[in-house]
Amino acid sequence: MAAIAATFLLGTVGACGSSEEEPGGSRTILQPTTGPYVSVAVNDHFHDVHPEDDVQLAGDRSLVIKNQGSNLHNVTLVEAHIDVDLKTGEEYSIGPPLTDLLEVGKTYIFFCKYHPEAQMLGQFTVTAP
Ligand SMILES: [Cu+2]
Repeated sequence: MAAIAATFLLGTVGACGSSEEEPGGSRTILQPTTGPYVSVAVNDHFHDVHPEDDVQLAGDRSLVIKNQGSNLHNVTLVEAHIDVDLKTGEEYSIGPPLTDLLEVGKTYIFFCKYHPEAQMLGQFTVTAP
């Protein structure tokens, strides 16, 4: 029993050590290539869906937007008639599958209608599943 407890403690210490890295530093967290693709919305910004990220999502996946900011945000995607408000802590999923509302081969831009001056927008392309 004592040995098991000691092993557990060592494991815990190791986990704490790795969390001492600076949050949001240069570390890249890779998104999975199947299942939901997650964009976290903070105040006036959607992460991981910048136009320069050139996000390509297979049509059988979903795009999940989570509001982790402190303000009310919104997801508007005109072509799909999406206009959804997200309070802090709420999330919204397009799909699965994305092809319920969107077309393969097209690039879409969505935006937060409450923060146009901040250009709070995201872009992604739907690819063949
Ligand atoms: Cu917003």
